[in-house]
Amino acid sequence: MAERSVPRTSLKLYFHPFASFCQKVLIALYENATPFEPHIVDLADETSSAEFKKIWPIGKFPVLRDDAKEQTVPESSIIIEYLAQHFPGKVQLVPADPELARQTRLRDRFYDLYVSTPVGKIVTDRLRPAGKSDQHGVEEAKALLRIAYDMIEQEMGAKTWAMGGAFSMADCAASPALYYANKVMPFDHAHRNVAGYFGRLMERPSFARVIKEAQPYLALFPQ
Ligand SMILES: N[C@@H](CCC(=O)N[C@@H](CS)C(=O)NCC(=O)O)C(=O)O
Repeated sequence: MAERSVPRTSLKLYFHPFASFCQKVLIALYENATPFEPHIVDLADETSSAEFKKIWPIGKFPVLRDDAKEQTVPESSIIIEYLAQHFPGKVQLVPADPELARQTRLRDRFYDLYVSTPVGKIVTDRLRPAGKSDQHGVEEAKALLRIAYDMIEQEMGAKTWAMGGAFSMADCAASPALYYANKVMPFDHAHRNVAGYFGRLMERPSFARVIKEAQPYLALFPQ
């Protein structure tokens, strides 16, 4: 009797479907249909968290493990660089041209540091115990997010994707960053280009799949 073929892979991804930096890497994997073994980490569960910290003591996900090359690869951008280098596919997530690659990395950093990070500050403040919130820090994060929206508005006037016509690592970073940003500070009439770009990201099959898979966990989002 013929056996059902299971894609063989040396890659394991430690992640949570709801976490934005993990979603960034899932998009990269789905874009190129790169096979991987999913390992969902529940940081709220002592055993799951302790197991994960044996792999990466910093305790932040995503982390990719490549058993064949004996490599443990943390950090979402570094994981995408690793995939682009060792598991290239039809979507070139980091351009071969060094100048275009530098510009891609800049935009990737922009979305991580100036969109995802302030959104994280605003959201995690809602989880602090009563009387322990950091109102000043939250106001600073909101101000930074407003500046980022204005910059994206300028940047995305005539572009389809962050780097122009080709989908890249920068769009992997932008997708979950803008998804959660829109929840904490919805795009308004002054940010039509941001909203338009976000709409295109939401229609991208890789990101649509990521959002669908995150649905069961969306109740975790603190209102
Ligand atoms: N710079 C890291 C950030 C990773 C990160 O902050 N991940 C979050 C989830 S989106 C996390 O692990 N949070 C759990 C914690 O901080 O305890 C990357 O790009 O991978």
